[in-house]
Amino acid sequence: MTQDELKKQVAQAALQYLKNVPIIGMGTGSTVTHLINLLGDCDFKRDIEGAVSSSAKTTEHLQSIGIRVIDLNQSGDLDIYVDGADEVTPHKKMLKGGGGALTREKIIAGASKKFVCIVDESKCVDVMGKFPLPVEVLPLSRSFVARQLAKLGGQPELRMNKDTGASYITDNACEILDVHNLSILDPVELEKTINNIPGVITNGLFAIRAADVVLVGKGSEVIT
Ligand code: ABF
Repeated sequence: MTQDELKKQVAQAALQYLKNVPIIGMGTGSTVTHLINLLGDCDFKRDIEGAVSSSAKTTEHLQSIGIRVIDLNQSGDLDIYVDGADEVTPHKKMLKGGGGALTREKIIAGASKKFVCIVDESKCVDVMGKFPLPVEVLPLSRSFVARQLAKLGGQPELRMNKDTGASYITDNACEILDVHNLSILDPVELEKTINNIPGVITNGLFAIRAADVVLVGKGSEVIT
């Protein structure tokens, strides 16, 4: 099976977690895109009263299948949050943010009782860091934060918007530094360290609040 077929397979397996849940939390990325498409064809869709979305892209997609999007201030804590990841360890810790939605993803994950991570098998790693770690920053602090990240052994690169040639701007009007060559042996400590750099909005390590369930598309089967 191709990677995209594996993403669709794991998205199919995640549907069960959305049944009988009035308010859902929905992540961002191509695997979640499959999940929303599949949800659009489910009878139980009409039982979903609303969804809290992690990005403008997900909001638009949810609305296109007739699901009302509400914000976290209205919903309160959530029972379920489903989202993808760029890397995930056997301890359910993740590296996320390749899709640029890490801040809202981390907020909604923190407000959810159960975080279900859906990935194809290519995302499974023992040690995170091969995928560059996204760090969302206030633009005025970009260079200062980059220097601090370099002191941690990383090589930060400003994420660019391929269409405009300017820096990539997040839904929160911030920029992203993608940090290459980090060997993330203690993800919880590194997440805390980067969080403490002034100017950092969010970093893409989801280790303090890891996933509760990880579904992995592996061709013949989906494993948890
Ligand atoms: C999102 O899922 C992002 O955090 C992450 O970058 C993205 C990657 O998953 P996919 O391969 O499904 O696009 O949550």
